[in-house]
Amino acid sequence: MLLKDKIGAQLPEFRERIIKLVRESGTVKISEVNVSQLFGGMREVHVVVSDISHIDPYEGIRLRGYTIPEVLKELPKCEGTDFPLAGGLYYLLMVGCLPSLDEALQVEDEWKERGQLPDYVIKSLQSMPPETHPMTMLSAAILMLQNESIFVRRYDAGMQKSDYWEAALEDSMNLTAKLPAIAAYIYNLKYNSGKLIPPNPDLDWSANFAHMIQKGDDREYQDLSRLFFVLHSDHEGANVSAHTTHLVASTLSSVYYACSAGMNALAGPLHGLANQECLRWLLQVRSCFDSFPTHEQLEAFAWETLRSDKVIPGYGHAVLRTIDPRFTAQLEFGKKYMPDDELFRLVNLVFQVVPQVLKQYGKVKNPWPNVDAINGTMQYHYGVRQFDFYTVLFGLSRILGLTAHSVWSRAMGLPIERPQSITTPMIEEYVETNHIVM
Ligand code: HAX
Repeated sequence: MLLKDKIGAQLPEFRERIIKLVRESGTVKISEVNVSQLFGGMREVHVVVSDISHIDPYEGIRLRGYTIPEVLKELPKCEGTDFPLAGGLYYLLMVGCLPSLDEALQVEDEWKERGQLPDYVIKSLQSMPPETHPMTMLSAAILMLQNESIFVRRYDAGMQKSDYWEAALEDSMNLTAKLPAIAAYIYNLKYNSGKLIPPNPDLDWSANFAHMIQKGDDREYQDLSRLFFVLHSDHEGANVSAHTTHLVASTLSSVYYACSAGMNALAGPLHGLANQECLRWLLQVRSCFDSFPTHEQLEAFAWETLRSDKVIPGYGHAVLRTIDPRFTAQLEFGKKYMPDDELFRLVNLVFQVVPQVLKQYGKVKNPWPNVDAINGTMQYHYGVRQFDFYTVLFGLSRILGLTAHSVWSRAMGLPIERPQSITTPMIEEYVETNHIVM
């Protein structure tokens, strides 16, 4: 397999670098934690190593060193579209450098060979109550695939530690190959014909998702899928879903267990669920006024949201301190393909108004839009209007990054993660005995 050869070729030198770092600089401090960080979600404490992506607070995400505009420009595309192949993106995340078109297509072909959904997954999804949240269905479907784990089989047969990454890669390829079909089937079961639409072998991973939810003829939606799945693929190694996946996989649970756990984390309203909250908020704005709101009306509405002790969804970020470039990329898409769409115009107006409101509000560290400020609007325009499905789209893309982290964690031989907790009285005593009460 192409990815196995490319990763395998890098490992001897990479492992040497880690051994040297730990041997020669093992006691060098990278990060410290203070009391407010302990009680404040460990913000800015460096606790995870990941080479897959990194967030620069003022520039946004870099996937393997490339900014979002660079990734969109440089990754290979198939004929007739300006948007990259997910196979090329996966190569970039896994291998660490840009692929040729041929290499990107090899990953796509590998996915096609592994994409068949087992019958028991289909039947289990069918048996879930119709009101089940699609994220529950996604997490459950991934969890069920644990049954297929090559890692588990090889581990039970006595696999060497140095080979763990290869088995994790096999599982990752098998899982990611099946994801578009899983997500599309969840969509069809819940909101569409209920049909299991087979993939079109002539289409790429992203466009096939569009095809399987019966939007295959819409070239713009195919392109939006290609864009969306690139933009959401990774956001460094310590965000909640990435860290959850990393933590679970560190016990040598397979990527199925680990990614299912990651999806459960993504399902929370402060993380992946924010995109549905955001669209709901935009629709509330729209229904509150007889015609398109003025700048002043929207400003008043935003203040009303804040005064009722609610957040303005789609704005703010734990790490970013600038406009999320993933927001900007979709804004550009929208300007080209849906400039007159009412909700898209509203997204633009909110973008003009809300940052100023949040600056005046005072306590928000980042008043700028994150990616969720626009995600839902893009989908809504093309008729994917079931809000609770949006996080599934996010998850489908994010697992590309999560599995790349997992493969490299095993390749680096990272151990089980086990930090320590401390009690509040211990902290009080420490602060007091060290005379550092301010
Ligand atoms: N509206 C109102 N208040 C906000 C706010 C917003 N959009 N963003 C932050 N704040 C508030 C926080 O609630 C916090 O208030 P308290 O001190 O009373 O607790 C204060 O401002 C400081 O928060 P912060 O340090 O700026 O932000 P956090 O790191 O604590 O939180 C969040 C980051 C993304 C969770 C936050 O900005 C938020 O809730 N935003 C709205 C929801 C959202 O858009 N989530 C999606 C984020 C992107 C993502 O991860 N997607 O998966």
